Amino acid sequence: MKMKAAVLTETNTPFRIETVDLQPPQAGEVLVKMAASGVCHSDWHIVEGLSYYPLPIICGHEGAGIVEAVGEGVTSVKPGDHATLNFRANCGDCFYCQRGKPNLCEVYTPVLRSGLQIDGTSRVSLNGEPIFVMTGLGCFAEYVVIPQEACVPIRPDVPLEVAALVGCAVSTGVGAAIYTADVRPGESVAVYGAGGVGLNIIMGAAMCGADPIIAVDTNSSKMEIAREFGATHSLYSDDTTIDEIQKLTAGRGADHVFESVGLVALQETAFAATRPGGTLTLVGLTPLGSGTNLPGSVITRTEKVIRGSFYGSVLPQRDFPIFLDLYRNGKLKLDELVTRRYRLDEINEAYQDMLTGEVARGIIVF
Ligand code: CXF
Ligand code: ZN
Repeated sequence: MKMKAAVLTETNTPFRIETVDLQPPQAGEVLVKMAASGVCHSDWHIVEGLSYYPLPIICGHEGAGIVEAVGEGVTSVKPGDHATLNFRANCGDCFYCQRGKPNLCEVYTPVLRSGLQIDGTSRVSLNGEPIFVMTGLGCFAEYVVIPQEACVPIRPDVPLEVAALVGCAVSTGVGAAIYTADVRPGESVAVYGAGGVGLNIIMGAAMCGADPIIAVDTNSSKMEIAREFGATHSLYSDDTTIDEIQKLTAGRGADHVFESVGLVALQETAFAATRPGGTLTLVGLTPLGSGTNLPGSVITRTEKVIRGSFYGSVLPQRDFPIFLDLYRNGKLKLDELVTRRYRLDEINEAYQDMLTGEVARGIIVF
């Protein structure tokens, strides 16, 4: 079949809307009609050439839609099911999957980086040439053909825009607070970056009973938004931020600090804002190959813990439905996260708005 997709042909050039060919789902695969795709910074890393994927590629890894058809042997979903897409499909059986870490699945890691499906071929092509897809998905298209492991069925009574956000920002942020960092009631939390992921870390920390929850951002428009999402304090990021965090934490630094932006310098600053014995959780993706200087001399003497958090340590099949139940019960404010909607052919504008930091989350609606 033919469909419209936003294709990135070369780094540092705009997405181009093309009519491409899509093959039907093979054994174990699912055809999903996309309803909504989130505008996330990780797609922009590919545009900038900071995250190495083969080109031409269809980006987009935060999406939701309705299952239209299934290939042979698919048992986990059926046509008509609503689904949130999982950008980190897992085999369920490898060393990491058996140890409850599907976000590190060693079968799918090379597959997802290849931009192809597990059989080493692509389902999408343009003029007979294969088009790669980001993390086995490629949500900036009217349809996707994906492994059934990447298609998580969800309740049908939630807006698919909200369901899309659960596929990246919500899982990455809420999961980082509740699962990776295991924030406890009464612990102090500082979150660097109050964008799509940072606001979700704040909501996760609030659900855990953290207090205070201090949001830090360089964009003054985020100060009030952060408090609406559960921050008890918001700080405009400047030279005095660390002093302010210390004042709010009895001079020690925060029990938990999260870096959600993915900047080397900010990871180093976030380390300084963490109290001795506290935990720094790195959530934002810095460019591959970059080096953050976290001083061993201080880590040893202060017993600070540094943790990476990938996909919020979630189990997508278990947690996507939980997050959507929490949303339905008013515990997660997800409608408020969607600040602007775009058509697929407005995708370049959507990324410009993301870069100015004016929107919490932009969404492409189909
Ligand atoms: C990323 C992680 C690397 C693959 C794409 C998604 N996470 C959040 O944006
Ligand atoms: Zn993302």
